[in-house]
Amino acid sequence: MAETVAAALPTFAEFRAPPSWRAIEFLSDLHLSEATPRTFESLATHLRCTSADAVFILGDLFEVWVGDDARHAGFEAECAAMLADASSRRFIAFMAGNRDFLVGAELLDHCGVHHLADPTVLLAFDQRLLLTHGDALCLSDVAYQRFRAEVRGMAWQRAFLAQSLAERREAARRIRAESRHLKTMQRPGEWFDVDAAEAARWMRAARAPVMVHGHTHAPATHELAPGLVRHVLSDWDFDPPGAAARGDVLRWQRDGLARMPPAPAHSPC
Ligand code: LP5
Ligand code: MN
Repeated sequence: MAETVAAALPTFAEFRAPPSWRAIEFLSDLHLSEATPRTFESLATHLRCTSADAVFILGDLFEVWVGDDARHAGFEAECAAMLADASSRRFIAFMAGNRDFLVGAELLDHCGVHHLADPTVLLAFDQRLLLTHGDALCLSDVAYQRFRAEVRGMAWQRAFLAQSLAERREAARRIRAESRHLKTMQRPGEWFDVDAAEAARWMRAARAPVMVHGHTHAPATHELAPGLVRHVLSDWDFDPPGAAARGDVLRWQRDGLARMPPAPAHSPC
């Protein structure tokens, strides 16, 4: 049997939606970067035009985020302005992913975006929905879980953020290259996935029969056990032309969850 890391149950934060909300949307894994301008435009348009009361971004909004001091210039400043505009129209919440775990209170406060702990139980429509990025559930990815434990620690983050922006960007570039290289060593079908038994354990502990997560870029709806359903979001990429473009919005209303495409980019609303 493959090695996995034994994980302690996390603390489940709770967020109670205001009773006035009629529609809440979930999306993740936009991986925004200067190299994907159409994906940026798709998100900007969607956040401007959706009729949802709230949009919850479940991690990997950015391709990489090396610290909130990057928000003052260039592409990061455009992202901050887009988020600030979005939060002036509706409630926007952000949960960190493995690419943007260094997003901090400085950026979120500046943009008016609510921080969500990973995992969080969202209480709305008299139901409980468990939200997570998904990386913490990939237990068979032992090397990644060790890396994650290290970089999520206060000591590592303090030391990393003490470096110059240029040094941090270079470190991020190197770790991305290493991560890409490790992926090329895997055979198709051997990519790391969420551990279904651990996901079910979290859901039972959180008393949440439905989980929503991203990270794996493998959009699907899985029935883990009778009464336990896991919805996996797609990543977003509107930069390749034609049929390869993709980006899921999962919309939650009292009558259930539905997957849909975002509002067409550049639409007037
Ligand atoms: O992101 P994705 O889907 O390609 O792969 C993830 C895991 N990889 C990561 C790393 C990210 O790609 C890049 C993080 C950028 C953060 C920027 C700010 C902080 C910079 C930190 C600089 C040290 O999360 C990948 C998983 C995959 O998901 C599937 O779940 O397998 O995990 C890894 O690739 C991690 C390796 O397994 C272990 C890394 C060992 C460390 C090697 C150090 C190399 C040089 C470091 C230079 C400073
Ligand atoms: Mn991820």
